[in-house]
Amino acid sequence: MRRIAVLLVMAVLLPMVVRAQAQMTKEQKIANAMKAAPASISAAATIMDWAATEGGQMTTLRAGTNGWTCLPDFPGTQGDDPMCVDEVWMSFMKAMMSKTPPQIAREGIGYMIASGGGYGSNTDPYATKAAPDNEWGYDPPHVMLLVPDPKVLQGLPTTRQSGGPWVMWSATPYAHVMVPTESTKK
Ligand SMILES: [Cu+2]
Repeated sequence: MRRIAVLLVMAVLLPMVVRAQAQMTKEQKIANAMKAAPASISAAATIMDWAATEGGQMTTLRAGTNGWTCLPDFPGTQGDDPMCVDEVWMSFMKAMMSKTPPQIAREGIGYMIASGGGYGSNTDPYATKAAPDNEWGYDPPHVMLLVPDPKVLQGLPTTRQSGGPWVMWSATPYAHVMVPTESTKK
C-alpha cells in the first residue's frame, strides 16, 4: 500500500518518474495494472494512471463497469506492484494523498497479487527510503483489507515477521491488514 504514499513525496524525483513512465505505453500500463487482481475482477475494472505531477489528477486509461479500479506499477519505486482496489480503498487512497483522515464506510478489499512485490516502510505511510526505525522491507504480493473500526485490529500481528496476515501502519489512521499471498521472505 505504501506506493500511494510515495506519490506524495515524488516531487523531487519527478523527472525520473516521468522518464520511467514514458517507457510503458498505454497498453503496457493497462496490461500491468490488470495483473494486480484475478482476471475476473481486472477484466472489467477501470484502469487509471498515476497523476503525472504531485497534486495532479489521475487519468483514466480505460473505463470499467464493475466498480474496481486498477493502477499500474509506480515506476519511481523498487519492485513491480500494481494494484486493483474497490471504492472503499479508492477513497482511502485519496485521503492518504491529501493527508486527511480516511472515512471507511465498510470493509474494503484491495489486490496487489502480481508477482514481484515491493519495498516500503511498515510504520510510516509517507516514508520513501529505509530508516533505522521505519521497518523498511519487502512486501510480498498480497491482498489488503480495510475495516471501519480500527479497534478490531488490536491483537493482530503488526510486523511482517509473523509470516501471515499483519497490520501495516498500525499506529496511524491508515492502518490496514496485509494478507500475503506468497512467502514474506525474499
Ligand atoms: Cu498493498
